[in-house]
Amino acid sequence: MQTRAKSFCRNCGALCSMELTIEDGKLAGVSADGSASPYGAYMCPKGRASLDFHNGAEGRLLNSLRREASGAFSELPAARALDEIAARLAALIAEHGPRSVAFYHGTGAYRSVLGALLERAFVSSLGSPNFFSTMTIDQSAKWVTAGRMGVMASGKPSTRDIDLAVIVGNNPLVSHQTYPFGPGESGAPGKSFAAARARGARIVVVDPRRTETARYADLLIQPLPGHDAALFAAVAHILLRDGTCNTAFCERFVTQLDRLAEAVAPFTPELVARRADVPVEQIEQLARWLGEAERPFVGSGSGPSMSAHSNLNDHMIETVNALVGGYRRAGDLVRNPGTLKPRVCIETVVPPQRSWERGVKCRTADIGALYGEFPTALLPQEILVPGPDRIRALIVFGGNPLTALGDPARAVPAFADLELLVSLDARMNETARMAHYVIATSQHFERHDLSIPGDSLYPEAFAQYAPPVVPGPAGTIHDWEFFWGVASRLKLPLTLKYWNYGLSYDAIPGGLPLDMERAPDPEDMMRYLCEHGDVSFDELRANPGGVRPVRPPQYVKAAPDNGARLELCPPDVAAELHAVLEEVVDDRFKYRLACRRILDAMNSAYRDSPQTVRKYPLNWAYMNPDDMREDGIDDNALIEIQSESGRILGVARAESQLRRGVVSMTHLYGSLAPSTDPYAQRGSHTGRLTSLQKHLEPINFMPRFSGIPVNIRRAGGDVPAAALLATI
Ligand SMILES: Nc1nc2c(c(=O)[nH]1)N[C@H]1C(S)=C(S)[C@@H](COP(=O)(O)OP(=O)(O)OC[C@H]3O[C@@H](n4cnc5c(=O)[nH]c(N)nc54)[C@H](O)[C@@H]3O)O[C@H]1N2
Ligand SMILES: Nc1nc2c(c(=O)[nH]1)N[C@H]1C(S)=C(S)[C@@H](COP(=O)(O)OP(=O)(O)OC[C@H]3O[C@@H](n4cnc5c(=O)[nH]c(N)nc54)[C@H](O)[C@@H]3O)O[C@H]1N2
Ligand code: SF4
Ligand SMILES: [Mo]
Repeated sequence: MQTRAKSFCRNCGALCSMELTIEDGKLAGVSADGSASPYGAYMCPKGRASLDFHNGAEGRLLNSLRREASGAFSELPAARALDEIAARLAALIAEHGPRSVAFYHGTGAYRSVLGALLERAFVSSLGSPNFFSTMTIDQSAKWVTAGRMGVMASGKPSTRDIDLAVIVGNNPLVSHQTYPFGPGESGAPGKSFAAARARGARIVVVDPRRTETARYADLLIQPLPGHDAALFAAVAHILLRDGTCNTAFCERFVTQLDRLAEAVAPFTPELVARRADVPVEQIEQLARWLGEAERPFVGSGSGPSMSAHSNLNDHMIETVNALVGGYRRAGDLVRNPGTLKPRVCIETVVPPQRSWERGVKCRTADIGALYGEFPTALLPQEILVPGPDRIRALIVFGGNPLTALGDPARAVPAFADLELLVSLDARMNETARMAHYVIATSQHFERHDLSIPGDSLYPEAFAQYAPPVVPGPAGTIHDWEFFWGVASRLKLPLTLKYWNYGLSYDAIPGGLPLDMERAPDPEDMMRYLCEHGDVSFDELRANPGGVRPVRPPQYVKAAPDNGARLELCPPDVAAELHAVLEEVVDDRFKYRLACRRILDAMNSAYRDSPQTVRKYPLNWAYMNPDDMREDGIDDNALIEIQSESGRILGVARAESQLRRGVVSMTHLYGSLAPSTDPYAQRGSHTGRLTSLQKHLEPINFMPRFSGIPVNIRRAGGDVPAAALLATI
């Protein structure tokens, strides 16, 4: 028998609406559903791949596992695993206190709504400060900027309203990462850029690679990676030189303009053009367009955050956005004020908080929490360095930190030292292979979800509820059942709250206290989460394609001056700018390794889907053809990539979109251990070129995943033609 059901994808932030076909209780087909979605009908190949994964592709885990003394894994019922995990946790907490237990929230956890909220409830009830996530090995530079500069509460404008988009190290056509970090719309990103251009908006892309997104660019600047801070300091220099800042905005909302002018004075366009190796005219043109724009939006992706001077890169990009007033202004239409959690949008500055200077600190570094989290790069030393509050147990929820962290020579021994490592996942990834317990969890179309992660990010107000469409395999449990089940065994009370970034879970008043004796009904939890919304749970349930609430248009409200200003050039930023100026180029290395993403995989997930294996048998080392010719490297040649901290083998691929001097590879491929055969290992682990002890950023301890200085040479021998033919 065949039936159809509406749902939405949970692989990435776009949350594309879908229509699923179910045949005899199994997922059989999927198509994009544009019946209510603000993106229209859109989905990418990972939408289809998630169906195959549900149905068992990529070796989906069907049962929970326990690692035995021999090192082998044996299956066990989830309830039994939870009993044993709770018993081990209880013993650790009794002996060493709650701080001995840490949590790592991976990318798979962000869109598991009940799981993520009960995880927060669990951490709050336990009282451990040890919360880590991918954000501090990703774009927490944005949090650092917010903490040092302050935040414009009115937010950035919708791409539907802008006349200039500046997109720095961000490739939404592949990653679907856009608002609020950068311009664009996550679902159907190309359509949003095409529409902006059709309206007359200009688009500028700043990326060492002529990206898929650059197809929409009026200006493409291709700097060497790692120079965004200098580049945007030069843009600020020109705006101040020419008096083309948005004076009305600056007078009212920013401060430290004099200090900024002094700090960026040495960053002349000529100097920066030489350093970043771009034509000086392009820097001047970008600044001119910014000066002319009425409605600019300057934003960035992960590229600048992963490169050298990560926090400063972000700060300078945001500084330029502030100089030209790239925020919604009083009276502007707020196209999406939120649906499940509507918000009033006010034109005011939230002053810098510098949260890391206060409160509970890390054990091994004098640094406090950033948006409630400790830096993930410190996790190995927080485990290893002896002392009373050492981390002894780690619960990994939807993540693969052992590969994501980089520097496995440092990370693996730390994880091996844990007394309890639990992985909550449906894949047996590198981290799960080291875990004491792996809890096989249900997948996206088998559980209840709500579009909370997209609520304020959709281009228009919209909400969708996804009920389970097929049952999960008998041996799996839902993510939330893990946290509820362990808490109930530990006699920890849990309260469900509607949490979002910027809020402290503990400080949110009210909430729904959960019955800790009888498992809660997920529908009751969904209903509770809709209680303060513009649509009710019943309305969402009755409209499975999603609901666009009808209500009067909302506008940004003016507010009395609270005295707060965006601090464009605090002393630490000025000092960092000065250090960049003084920096000498590391000419021991000819190339810079840059990060990138591929459409078919989501970090380490879907890396092994049949389609990805076909298209990307491994993670190619893309190089500019002229560089390859100069260095005598042919297509498919085996190359050695050597950084200061490590060495990997790669397989070269010519890519003319890439500027010279850069090798571009995607991440989370290959084995953690050194390997001599990238084919056998399905690629190379670029994290082995990164150090967790050197070149960490101040404040968030962000490691360097892009702009890594490397040398490249032929490693003798091409990849056997047979191997290539077999895989392409
Ligand atoms: N298909 C797919 N989608 C994903 C993911 C995935 O793995 N696959 N991952 C998700 C995750 S976890 C994240 S964080 C987001 C990231 O979303 P994005 O930031 O859009 O990620 P990328 O596509 O890697 O784009 C980064 C760009 O930065 C450029 N770059 C590298 N170094 C520099 C530099 O120093 N300066 C400048 N200006 N540019 C530089 C690279 O060439 C690349 O084009 O994507 C999410 N979406
Ligand atoms: N060298 C290098 N290192 C990097 C990066 C880089 O560009 N270069 N990028 C960094 C970035 S931006 C990030 S975000 C991190 C990624 O770091 P991680 O999040 O640690 O890694 P992922 O591979 O995304 O792991 C996601 C896991 O979640 C699982 N999963 C998916 N959906 C669900 C679900 O609903 N429930 C549960 N329980 N599990 C689920 C998947 O099976 C997968 O195993 O890596 C960082 N590390
Ligand atoms: S863009 Fe692809 S992965 Fe992201 S939600 Fe849509 S279908 Fe899923
Ligand atoms: Mo990420």
